[in-house]
Amino acid sequence: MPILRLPKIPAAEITDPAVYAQRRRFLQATAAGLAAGALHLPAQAAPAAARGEKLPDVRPSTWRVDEKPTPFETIVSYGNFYEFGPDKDSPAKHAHRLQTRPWSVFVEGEVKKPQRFAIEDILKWAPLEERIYRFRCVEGWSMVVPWVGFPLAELVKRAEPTSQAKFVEFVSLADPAQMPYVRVPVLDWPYTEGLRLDEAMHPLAIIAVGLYGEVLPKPNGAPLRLVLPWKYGFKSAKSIVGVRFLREMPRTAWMKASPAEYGFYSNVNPDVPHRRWSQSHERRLGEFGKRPTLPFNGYAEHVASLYAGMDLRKFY
Ligand SMILES: Nc1nc2c(c(=O)[nH]1)N[C@H]1C(S)=C(S)[C@@H](COP(=O)(O)O)O[C@H]1N2
Ligand SMILES: [Mo]
Repeated sequence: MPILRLPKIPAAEITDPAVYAQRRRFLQATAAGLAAGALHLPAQAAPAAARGEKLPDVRPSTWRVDEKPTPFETIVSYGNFYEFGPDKDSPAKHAHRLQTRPWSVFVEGEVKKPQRFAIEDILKWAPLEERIYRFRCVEGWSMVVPWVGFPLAELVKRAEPTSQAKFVEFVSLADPAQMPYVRVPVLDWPYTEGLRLDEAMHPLAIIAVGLYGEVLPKPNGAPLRLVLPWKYGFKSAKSIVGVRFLREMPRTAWMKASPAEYGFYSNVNPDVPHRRWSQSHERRLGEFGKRPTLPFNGYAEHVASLYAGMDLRKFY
């Protein structure tokens, strides 16, 4: 049972700013009390927002929405990466501490043999593609991101799951030496997420290793993270170190933190409100006003069949 609970809250643009500021002060005070010194990070300009190394041989793909991509600087400087802190600018301020080499990803559970893949090999598995996807956070903000990556199905294939595997669990790095907030029980660390195996095999699901043609910036989950454009942003686990194939549905980090608010599926759905706010509209980062949120974030024609016959109010 976490001492400090931080269920996802809508960001300042949705919450009354006074409530938000008060909540922040509470969190910071509590966090400082718990972590005693570990959180006194130098307040630096965002070094992690610097432009990165160009990725070679990135192919365009036909998966591209016809909407203006959100600027690089916005994508890098506004987001969630709770391992680095509770604020939208925490990742950009602090993720430069993340060491992305050496890096490897273990696979275990219902697989032919447990093994470990080095990032250098993972990057050679498949041609890198640019996928311009909509991305919608459960808090009500959204963006359009030119990700670089490859199908998640490539990873599943290499892991060689057994016929017993029905679910996949993804595990993010949780290293207190690099990630100061994993000392604070905001979530039950490590951050984990899960998918049904057929969702993981869907061609829209990717492992992202870059954006805007460059190596993935640390605030966005370098060196590799999930991207599932039809699901709320929190399904897209960052800085993945492990993948487990399971017979049973795993409980995810957000389900453990607040089960009434975060279900296993987390498909973008304007008709199912979050317990504390509506999901009918969203604000595109950098724009004023709101736009309607689309079922499955606009990807219904591609993914709705995965959920045929399911009551999406029950399986939220
Ligand atoms: N490990 C980890 N992964 C994470 C998160 C996190 O806090 N830790 N936040 C999630 C949430 S809530 C969102 S909206 C997206 C944000 O991704 P972005 O910063 O690239 O926009 O990352 C998701 N993946
Ligand atoms: Mo999110």
